[in-house]
Amino acid sequence: MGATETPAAVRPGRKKKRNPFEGKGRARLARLISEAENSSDRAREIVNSVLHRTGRAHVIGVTGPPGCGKSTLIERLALQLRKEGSGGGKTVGIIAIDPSSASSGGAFMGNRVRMREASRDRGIFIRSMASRASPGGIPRAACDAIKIMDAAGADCIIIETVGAGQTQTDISRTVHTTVVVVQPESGDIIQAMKAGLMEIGDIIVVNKSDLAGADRTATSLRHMLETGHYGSWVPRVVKVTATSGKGVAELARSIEEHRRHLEASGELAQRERTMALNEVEKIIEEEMRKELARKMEKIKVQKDIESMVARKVSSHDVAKKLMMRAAGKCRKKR
Ligand SMILES: Nc1nc2c(ncn2[C@@H]2O[C@H](COP(=O)(O)OP(=O)(O)OP(=O)(O)O)[C@@H](O)[C@H]2O)c(=O)[nH]1
Ligand SMILES: [Mg+2]
Repeated sequence: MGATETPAAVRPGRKKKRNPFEGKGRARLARLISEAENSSDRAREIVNSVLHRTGRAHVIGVTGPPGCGKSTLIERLALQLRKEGSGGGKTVGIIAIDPSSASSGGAFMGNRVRMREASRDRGIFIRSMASRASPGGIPRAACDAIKIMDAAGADCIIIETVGAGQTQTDISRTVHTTVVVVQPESGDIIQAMKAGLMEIGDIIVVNKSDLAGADRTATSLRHMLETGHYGSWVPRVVKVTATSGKGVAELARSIEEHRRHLEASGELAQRERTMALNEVEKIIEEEMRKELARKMEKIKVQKDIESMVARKVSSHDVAKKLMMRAAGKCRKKR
């Protein structure tokens, strides 16, 4: 395919609703996402060419502490969504962000392994992606993948964040609906509160409800939410057992209700603005990081590092000096 050619999966003018993840569309989608991931210039071309076809998909983020059951839950949710909607069920794109491997820079693909059943469904498209150096854990390429899947015709796009346990608020600026997952009586709630997760959750899932303490956990979460200050949408608490699928239909209903609430209240437009700004910031961050790395390669740092090791100068002063040099300010000053 040529550099600027629009993929068939996203070509306008098709009347009949069809599955964008079937046949050649699937391979093309995978290739476009890889190209966008590998090159920001190519990402720009692709996103520009599909932009007029975007804006229809419901983008859902799933976050929570490590091992709380995010991947298992997403698989179940995707399979549930396949049973809903007209014309053969909803089509679902999944972006599973994995921690980057220190040596290869690639993804461990750990999340995808948990989604075997979903990966056999032709109406579900799963993409693993490395978190890379993205400060908030969601790489720029994930935003591009959302656009590409949306343009292809995905009804829902679900993103799994890295279960790092640290602040994961980046996700809420990337999606329409944020689902926060916790386990019963595991200390997850306290952890999640510390990480600011409770504030970003539109829906809180108490997963592993087959384990003891699920009712207590759900009740205390509901009490907590009652005393909080929210707008017109008070976060829902849903008990789920992802392994058996119990509660997943209710979760899908809550997600749909949240979408309808966003539309009816006008909040959707506000979220879209936040998502747009977030996307731009991610691209600028990535470009500036690359530009800085390119400049730093040309700058001789050895002498300054030696001075630091000899305790003659602080890291702050060296950093300041190098940044000035990188920006070309030293020369201008003279
Ligand atoms: N008992 C029980 N176990 C569950 C449930 N859901 C998931 N698990 C188990 O919890 C473990 C972790 O599940 P994952 O889906 O990999 O959790 P995760 O949050 O995606 O994990 P990371 O991506 O590594 O953070 C697995 O052994 C699952 O089988 C559940 O509803 N009940
Ligand atoms: Mg996972």
